[in-house]
Amino acid sequence: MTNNGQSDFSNLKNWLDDACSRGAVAVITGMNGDMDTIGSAISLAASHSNMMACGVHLGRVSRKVCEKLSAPFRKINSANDLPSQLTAVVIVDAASPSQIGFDLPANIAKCIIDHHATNEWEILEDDILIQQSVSATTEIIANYLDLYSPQSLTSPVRKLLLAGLITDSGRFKHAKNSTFAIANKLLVGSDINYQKYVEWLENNPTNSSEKGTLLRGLQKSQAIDSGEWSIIYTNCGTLEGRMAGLLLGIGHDVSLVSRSRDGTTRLTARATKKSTDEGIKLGLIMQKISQKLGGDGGGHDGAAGWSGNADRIAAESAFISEVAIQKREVKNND
Ligand SMILES: [Mn+2]
Repeated sequence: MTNNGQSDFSNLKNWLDDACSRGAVAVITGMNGDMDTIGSAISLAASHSNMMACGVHLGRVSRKVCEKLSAPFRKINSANDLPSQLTAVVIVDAASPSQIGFDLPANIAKCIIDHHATNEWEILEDDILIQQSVSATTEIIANYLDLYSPQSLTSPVRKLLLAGLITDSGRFKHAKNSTFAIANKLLVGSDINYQKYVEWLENNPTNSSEKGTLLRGLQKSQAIDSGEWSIIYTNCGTLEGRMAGLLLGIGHDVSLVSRSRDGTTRLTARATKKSTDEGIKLGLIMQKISQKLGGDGGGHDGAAGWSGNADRIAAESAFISEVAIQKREVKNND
């Protein structure tokens, strides 16, 4: 892979052209249905009429954006709901087969497009992997469309891509220079008013039961020093990502929110930029937990998750002890 990913993209272009010339191609989203995976799938699918964005779930921001833009997305429950005459699948922003929420049909050619640090897909002969360490999968898709299908960059597609970039980069907090370059390309020549768009995108009011859930989560939260790091943690029945973000605002290095329901435990963690700069890699920690306790874990340095059927306390303890063994690499401020 070259640094700018251009040779990646010409391989991707050939692979997609070939697959689309033979029949339908499903562009499959991660089961969390976040704005990055949904925005990536619908935007890529806009580049060919034989591609269709499909997935098991739309997250709340994605649902809002898709409704507003009337963006085409097929909600599916299993492989039976995929388009007929399927020749290939593209999977966007999902780091392992368990993250799409259903079993893929056997022997189908696949293209994996992802930006996660960890990746557990098995790449076979007819498959292709486009993995770039950028802020968002929408960044990869936007660059690809800009090069090979600029006519697909309609106003709704630009908005979908921008929404993915904004949300996955924490409104550009974790952005790289390349993120700004492509965000600028999406904005220039479009009718998007950036300030208004961000305001609308981020205005996601909580209802009174959600406010209650978040408050109880805050009341139950506890802080602990784990090795050289401070962790704040709690459990919460829903909105774990939001809870983890709120907790991080208190000032600890890492926040952890757990949830147990119907025998499944989920961990959601966030780390500050300073902590990731100094050595915290939450995605790897979650992957190690899945090696210890089973289940499925991974993600980014600063935002990651695990789910499995271990007991909640055991999962929290595993996380806390993994953080403890990470040394802090203090860097000079620049
Ligand atoms: Mn992503």
